[in-house]
Amino acid sequence: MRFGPPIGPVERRLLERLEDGPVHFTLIDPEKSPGARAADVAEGAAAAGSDAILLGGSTGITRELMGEAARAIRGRVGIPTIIFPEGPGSLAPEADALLFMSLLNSRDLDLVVRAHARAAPVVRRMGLEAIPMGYLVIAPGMRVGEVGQVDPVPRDEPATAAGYALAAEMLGMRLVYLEAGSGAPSPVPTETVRAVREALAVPLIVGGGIRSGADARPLLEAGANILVTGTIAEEDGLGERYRSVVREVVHARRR
Ligand code: 1GP
Repeated sequence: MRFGPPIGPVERRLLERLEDGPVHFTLIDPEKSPGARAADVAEGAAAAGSDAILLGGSTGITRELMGEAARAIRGRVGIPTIIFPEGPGSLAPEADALLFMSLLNSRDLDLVVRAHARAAPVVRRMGLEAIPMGYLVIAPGMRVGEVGQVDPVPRDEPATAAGYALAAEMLGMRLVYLEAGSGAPSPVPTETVRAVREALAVPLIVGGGIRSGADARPLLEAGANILVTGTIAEEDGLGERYRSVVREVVHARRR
């Protein structure tokens, strides 16, 4: 019998893409942008150069909302649609993949591993590609910090973040996500990104509070491999601020 990590097509494609440099993910909330509206945003995101759609981001996303948005997006754009779940109730087989994530610094064991034990058989039945990911909240953490009962990593403790991230990698997680919280006044500090990048072998995702190309550039220079933008995609209808972030990512790929 042969064993090995069951890497699926979405993760494989992402890893191939990362060989050329950083990539960009657009976060769409299927509650704020349901069905066809999510597909409109996704179409604009793909045209702007974003590499994948993350679906998720608020509380109360049902399987129906998730499924409708994923189906609408898949019918219209070629980039993958990946669920960024708030819990087992928001899973839907219409998506291409799922970030199967442990909220590493939560005090709530459900969010670290117990909900996963309930969700895993459902994920398997749905045939969803699960990409194992360590999700680490850095201060201020915003709403996910509160809802997730998180002890956020202080902004002046890059070594603490690097410890968590390396532990995630050693536990077999194949992505690490540093999250400042959606709408955070400023993104994850560059020193934290740099320390985590230096510690890790797996790709590093950074999100929360990225509002412009000027925000994006130092994060990319510090070694972020994937940048996520949500708020400015929703607020501006993929306007100039959003485009400037995607441009920085594309530009970094050419460097
Ligand atoms: C939230 O990191 C993402 O989970 C995106 O944050 O909404 O601030 O872009 P923003």
